[in-house]
Amino acid sequence: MLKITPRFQEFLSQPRRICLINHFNPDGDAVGSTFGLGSALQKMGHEVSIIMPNAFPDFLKFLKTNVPVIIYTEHREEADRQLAASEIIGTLDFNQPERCGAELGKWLTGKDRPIFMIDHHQQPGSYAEPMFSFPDVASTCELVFEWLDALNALDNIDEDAAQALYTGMVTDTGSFRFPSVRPKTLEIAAELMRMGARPHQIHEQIYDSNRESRLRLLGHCLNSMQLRSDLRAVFMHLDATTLGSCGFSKGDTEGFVNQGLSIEGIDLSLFAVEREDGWKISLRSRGDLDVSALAREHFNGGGHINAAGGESEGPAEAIKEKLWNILST
Ligand SMILES: [Mn+2]
Repeated sequence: MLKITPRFQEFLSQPRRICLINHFNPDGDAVGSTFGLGSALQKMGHEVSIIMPNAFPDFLKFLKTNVPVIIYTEHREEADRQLAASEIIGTLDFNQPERCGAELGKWLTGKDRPIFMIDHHQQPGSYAEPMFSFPDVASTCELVFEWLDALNALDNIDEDAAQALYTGMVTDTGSFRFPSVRPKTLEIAAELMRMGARPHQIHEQIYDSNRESRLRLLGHCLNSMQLRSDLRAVFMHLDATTLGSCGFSKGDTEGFVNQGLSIEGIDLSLFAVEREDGWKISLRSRGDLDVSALAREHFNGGGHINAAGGESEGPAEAIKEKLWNILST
């Protein structure tokens, strides 16, 4: 399904200076796909750097790559230098230039160098060519594997790259249980294991390395739960005061929204968290219930059919009422 044009193949047949960019607040799939692809491209002889819009969470720090990783918010000049020197930019795991932040996003609208996209979000923007956009595929990491396969370049996936790609597949599929998982997903996972990925270690790193603050926040989050069984929906929230009193650090509330969906008879879960720049919304759903449309229409956001995000005015009570209203009409 994923085809690489002879022209693009030709372009990559000689050493190039390549920058890879992922999205703001990089998650497992964003970090995994840039690390995995970056390492492989480097092995193929290219000069690669990875530009992350901001820092990635601690639980992903076990991932390794020999490619230089530059955090845009911390080393902007160096990042801009690498971008200016690049012959091509690859964007991974996002679909619109603004998803990597306003400043970094400007590099994607300049039209002065080619940009390729590897992504699985719905409604991809038109800034990239070639564009490898497959919204039905569970993770960008899965697509990176197929992309390298289409280039006959799977040999360049070393142990570190296999670990990185496997990690993104685990986090974006909820440990291989979301409906987006295909037979091919598991075939790729098996192949990555043969290439050196260690599933038990990855699971331990991701799921058994909680900070105290995260678990305390989970307690508060679950306590805040409001359930409307008639609407088959759950609302949960954490305000800034609670985050502060529990010693919140970045990434602590990752995945909390999924807890709501684990309740029998619930098809939609909304988790709202108050950050410095306002309330952030996470949405999850089951089946055909399209939360990306809901996020687009009501919460200035977007995402996938069953997993989306956005933002809202507060307070929590108002967000909850807004949700009940949307679902009642
Ligand atoms: Mn993803």
